[in-house]
Amino acid sequence: MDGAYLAHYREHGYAVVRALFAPDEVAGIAAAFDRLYARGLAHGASFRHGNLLYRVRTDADLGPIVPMVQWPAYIEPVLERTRRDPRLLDLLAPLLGRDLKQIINQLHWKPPWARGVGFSYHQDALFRRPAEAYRDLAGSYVQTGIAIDPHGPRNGGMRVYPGSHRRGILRIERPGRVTDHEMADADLAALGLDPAGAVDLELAPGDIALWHPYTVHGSGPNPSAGDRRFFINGYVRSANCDRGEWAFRDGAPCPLGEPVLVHYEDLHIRPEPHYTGD
Ligand SMILES: O=C(O)CCC(=O)C(=O)O
Repeated sequence: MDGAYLAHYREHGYAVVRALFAPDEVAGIAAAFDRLYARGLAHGASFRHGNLLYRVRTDADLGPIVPMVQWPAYIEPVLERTRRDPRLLDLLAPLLGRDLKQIINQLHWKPPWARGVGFSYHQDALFRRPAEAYRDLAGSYVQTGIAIDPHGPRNGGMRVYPGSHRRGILRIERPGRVTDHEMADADLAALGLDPAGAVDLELAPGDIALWHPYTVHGSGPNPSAGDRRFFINGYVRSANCDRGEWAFRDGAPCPLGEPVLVHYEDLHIRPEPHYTGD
C-alpha cells in the first residue's frame, strides 16, 4: 500500500485511502445496513442485546429513525468479516502493529432530510473509559470510517480539524451527549481553533478515513435527498488496552466469539435483550 496516507495521518491527524473496498463489497455492507435498520425500526425504541445496541430516535420530520447501531458485527456476517479484513490490517499495522483489538464497531446512519442527527465537535479520547483500561491512547488507537454512500458537506459528512491531534486532551464544554448537538464553529473558537481551518471529508463509497483519538471532529445534519451511511471501526494496540474484541492476533484475523467487555459495563449482569429506556 502506498505509504502517503501514513505521512498525512502523522502530520494532520487524519488520512483518507481511496477505494479500499470494491463496489460489490460496499453493496454487501449496505444490504446488511438495510437489514439492521429494519430491525431497529421494528424494535421501535432503543434496544440492547449484549454489546449489540440499536439506538432509535424520533426525528421531528421523519418520525422514528435508527441513527446508530453498535456492534452490528455480532449478527451480520458480512460486517463481521469486514471488521477483520486483511486490508484493514495492512493499513493499521504500520501505526499499531499486528496484535489488534477492536473497541468500536458501529453503523452511523443519517437518513435523507434528517435534521436532528449530528455529532458535536469532540475527540474520541473522551469516550475511552475507564481511562486506566486505555493506555497510551495517542500511540495505540486509530479510528476508521468506511463510506457506504458518497460522503461530504452536502449530506452531513465528517469535518476534521487538521493538526488538533497534537494538542492533547481538549476540554470541549457541552451538556449532554455528543449526538445531542451538531458541530458548531463556536465550539472550535472556544478552543482557540479558527473555524476556517476545519476540513470536510470528501469520500466515495468504499473509501476509508482514519483519524487519531485526539483529532477534533464532528458532523452536521443531512439536508440531502440520499442516505449518508458510515461504517466505523476503531482499533487499539492490544498490549495497551484491557477492553475490546480481538481483530488480529499476530496478523491473523480473529472471528468474534462470546461477547467480551467493551463499553457496556453490565454485559455480565444484564446480557439479555432489553429496551434501554433512552
Ligand atoms: O458519523 C459521523 O458523522 C461522525 C462520526 C464520529 O464523530 C465518530 O465516530 O467519532
